[in-house]
Amino acid sequence: MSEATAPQTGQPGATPSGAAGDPPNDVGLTIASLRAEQVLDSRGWPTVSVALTLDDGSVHEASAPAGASTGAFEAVESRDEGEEFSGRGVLKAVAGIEGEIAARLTDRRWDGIRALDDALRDLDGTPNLARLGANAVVAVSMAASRAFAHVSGVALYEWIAAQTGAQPLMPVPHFNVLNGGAHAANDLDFQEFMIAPLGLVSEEQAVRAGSEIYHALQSAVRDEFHTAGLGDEGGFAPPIANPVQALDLLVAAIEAAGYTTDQVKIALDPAANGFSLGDGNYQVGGRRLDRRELVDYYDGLLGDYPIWSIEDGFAEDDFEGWQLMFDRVGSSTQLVGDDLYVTDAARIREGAEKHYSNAALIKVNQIGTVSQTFDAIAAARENDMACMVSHRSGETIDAFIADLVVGTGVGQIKSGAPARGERVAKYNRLMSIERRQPQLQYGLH
Ligand code: 2PG
Ligand code: MG
Repeated sequence: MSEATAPQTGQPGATPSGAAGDPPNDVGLTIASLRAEQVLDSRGWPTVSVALTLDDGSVHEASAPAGASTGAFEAVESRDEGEEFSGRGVLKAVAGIEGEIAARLTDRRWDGIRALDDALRDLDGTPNLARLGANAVVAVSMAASRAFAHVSGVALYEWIAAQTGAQPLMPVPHFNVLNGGAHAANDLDFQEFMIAPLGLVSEEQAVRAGSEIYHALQSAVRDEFHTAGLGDEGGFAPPIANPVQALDLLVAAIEAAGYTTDQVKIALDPAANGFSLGDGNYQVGGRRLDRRELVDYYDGLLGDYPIWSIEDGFAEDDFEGWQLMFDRVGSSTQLVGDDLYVTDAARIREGAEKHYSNAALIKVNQIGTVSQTFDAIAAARENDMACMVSHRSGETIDAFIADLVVGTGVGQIKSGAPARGERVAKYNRLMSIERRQPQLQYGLH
């Protein structure tokens, strides 16, 4: 059974193996077999699912998510490029897992996830996992993490906390309720309009607020646009083009649902690669803006709306744009690098040094392994940067990132709308952890 459908590997609510700050206490394991399958993700495209069996007979599953607005520096997926599924099949990745990867990993003792991840990376032999595929490697690394939690006798998030020396924390969910960009068929240039219940006190309350606001927004969108069609992340995708229209809809929905904009803030992921014209120029709402005008544009939105966080406001190669924005609003607004950093510790360190942003998005499949994801979070924290753990626009019901965000204690997650199975799997897992561990604090810190 996978964690997405079963309570947990290890005992639910088991005593944590160590308080925050204790050294990791890995217990070794031996993998008896590794199976993989081609399954479908939430967009209906193939993805990789793994079942790892230990010598004690326990089975640990995981599946790979997939992005649509991918950064140029991300680890690379393996796609078959054949006739089937418009070239998007993953049978080569599956064969690699059951062949080379299984031969390397099975029937020997592994003392920790890092050694296992390093072995996967060495076996691949490329800097961006292009040979075996990041989709193959990440699924194996996630399943192996669950196996380590199992042999340690703790829940996955507790194992992650022990690995990272973090204090577990219930995160502020960022619900993407209006979709544009690469995730929707409308003309909205900005990709994600999220609501973030920063001013509430528990995951349960935050999820309730997300659901109530989502449904208030649904009524407004239905009334005004006679559609409740959705984008890839479960948010509505009405035929609007101007970000201001989307923000007005959001503020009205927050208030219609009975919340204040002190309790529930807005976060944006414009995903500026998608509307970059190159050379620091952008196309927003039918207007051409240079990087300075785009900073002014964001600053204007920050003045007019309760926006607390902006992700990928500039293209992944427009370092000057990032610096201008950081200088202007970085002391009062969270600025998150996604395509800019691709969950890479070295890129995050560089961003901190050069003042590109004050936060990093964290996606396991962007870098390809769980231990390197821990490294990215450590690099951010060493530099006083915040982290937001993230899903991909193509997902499965695997809820690994819910445990990741609790166990690393970074305090923020985005997993799409509070609707659709692959999105709510994560929010439901968060509420389930909170119910079992009511002493865990909710919030950014
Ligand atoms: C993003 C992500 C997730 P994708 O840009 O932050 O929302 O999108 O998975 O398509 O890269
Ligand atoms: Mg993004």
